[in-house]
Amino acid sequence: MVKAVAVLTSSEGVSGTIFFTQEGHGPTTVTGNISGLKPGLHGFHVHALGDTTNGCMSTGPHFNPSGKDHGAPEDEIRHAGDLGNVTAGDDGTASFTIIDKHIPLSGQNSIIGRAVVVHADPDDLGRVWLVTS
Ligand SMILES: [Cu+2]
Ligand SMILES: [Zn+2]
Repeated sequence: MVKAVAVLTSSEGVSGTIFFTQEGHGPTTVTGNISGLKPGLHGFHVHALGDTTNGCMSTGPHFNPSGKDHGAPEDEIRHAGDLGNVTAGDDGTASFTIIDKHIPLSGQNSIIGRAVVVHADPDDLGRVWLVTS
């Protein structure tokens, strides 16, 4: 069993802890509790780099070792780091468990040392509709 943890602190009052566990080559379980969010959906991703010196900006694009397009967690075509959205309740807290096969904690595509980003805005999950008249 491999374990990892991410502790989030931000200047805007968002804080939380995210635990990761993986048994062998099985899926990774992500358990998180984040507070101080605006109620609603927030994009949740693993970004490629672990450099958090400049917030989200320095963490690079979504972790994408197989060179695919952005998508939803359940899509076949997605970035490995695409974990979709987490939902904050009226109290601004998001508590969630995500089980995902694309974010191993060991080996070549390990996410250890990379950044987890909780965005202020919802992830469009790669589905963008064009509004026409
Ligand atoms: Cu992101
Ligand atoms: Zn993505």
